[in-house]
Amino acid sequence: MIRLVSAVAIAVAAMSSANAHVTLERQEAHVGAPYKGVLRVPHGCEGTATVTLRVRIPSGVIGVKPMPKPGWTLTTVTSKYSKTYKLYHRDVSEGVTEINWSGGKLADAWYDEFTFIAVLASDLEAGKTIHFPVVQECEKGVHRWIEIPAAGKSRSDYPEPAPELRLLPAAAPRH
Ligand SMILES: [Cu+2]
Repeated sequence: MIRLVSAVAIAVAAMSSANAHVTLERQEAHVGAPYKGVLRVPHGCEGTATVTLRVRIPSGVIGVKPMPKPGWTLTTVTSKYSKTYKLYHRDVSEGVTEINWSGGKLADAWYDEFTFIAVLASDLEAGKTIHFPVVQECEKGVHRWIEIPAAGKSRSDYPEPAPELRLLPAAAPRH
C-alpha cells in the first residue's frame, strides 16, 4: 500500500513539474483538421517576468494565424512550405512559420496563454509527435523550451522540453 502511494506521488510530481513548463493546452489532435494552439506560460525565468515569447511552427502545421494580445507586439515570419497544401479549397505554398509576442510583461507570479489557430495537414503521420520550440525571454534570463526527446526518452527527461503535440488519425467524416 505504501509503495503504491509513493509510486502515485512520484508520478503526480513528474506530471505536474512537466506541465509546469511552457506546454500546449491540447496535447493531442487529429491530422487533417483545424487545431487551436494554446501555449500555457505558468512561470517566468529566475523569478522575473516574461517579456517575449517566440514559437517556431513545425512542418505540416499550415494556415497559422496568431492571436494578438493587448500590451504585446505581435510579429510573424512567413516562409515557403516544403510543398503545396490544400487549405480550405485553395492551394497554399507558404505561411507563418514563426510567431513572436514581444514588449509585454507577464509577472512570474502570474499565468497567461498565447494562442494561434492552424490546420494540421492531412499527410502528417498519425502516431507521431511534433514539437513547437519556444524561446521565452524574461527581464532576467531566458528559457529555451527546444529540447526534443530522443527515441526511448520522454519530455520529463529534459530540463527544457519543447511543447509537444501527439498526432491522432484523421477523424471520421461527420454525416
Ligand atoms: Cu517550468
